Amino acid sequence: MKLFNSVGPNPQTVRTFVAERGIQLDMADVDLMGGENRKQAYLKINPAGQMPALILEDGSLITEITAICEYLDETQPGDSLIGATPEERAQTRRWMRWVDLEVVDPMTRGFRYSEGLPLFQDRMPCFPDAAPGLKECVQVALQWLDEQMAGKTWIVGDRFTLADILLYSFVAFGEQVGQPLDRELKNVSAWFDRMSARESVKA
Ligand SMILES: N[C@@H](CCC(=O)N[C@@H](CS)C(=O)NCC(=O)O)C(=O)O
Repeated sequence: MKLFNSVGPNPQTVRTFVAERGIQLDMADVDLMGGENRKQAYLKINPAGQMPALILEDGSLITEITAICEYLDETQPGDSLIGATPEERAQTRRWMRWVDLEVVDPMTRGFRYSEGLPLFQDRMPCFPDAAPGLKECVQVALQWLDEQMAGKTWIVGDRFTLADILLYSFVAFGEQVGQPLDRELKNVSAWFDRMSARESVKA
């Protein structure tokens, strides 16, 4: 198995997950800033031209970070970070879907259509007019999450899961690209600080 890796919150999510699960993976770094992921050699590996990508022993390709993490979770020894029962797995997936739709997508589009425009305008359709509204959507979602997090340690409750890793990678990314966490959101801020203290987030 080989993970094609780069800078950015999507590869970061997989690296943090791998570190938490104690999984050893061969990695090959791709120069995202230089656009190597959009060139022919990498497109032969991942036709979507995005990072990361996992290539299995039989040569098959897995993309989409939650699919990559779920595959590793199921195939590698150790305690699952998705869940041990159908009910636990459903709760984790419920929250991951929410994080993807309400935070990951508007945050990354908000970035790509504004601060990230010089890097992304030749890679995909960009709509700068939409950027402020997309960034506002993220703030509204995090305000709602703050209420839901009252009395909880982790997103699903008392269990640390892939949903925490996913959300953290993107909230931490937002901090670096002009979408900082509103520290008035006390529950999300306390969760963010708990996550920041984990060694795995430095992977
Ligand atoms: N839906 C994909 C998103 C992957 C993605 O957008 N990756 C970013 C890096 S964080 C990327 O490749 N950006 C560079 C580009 O699109 O050229 C996933 O879940 O893996």
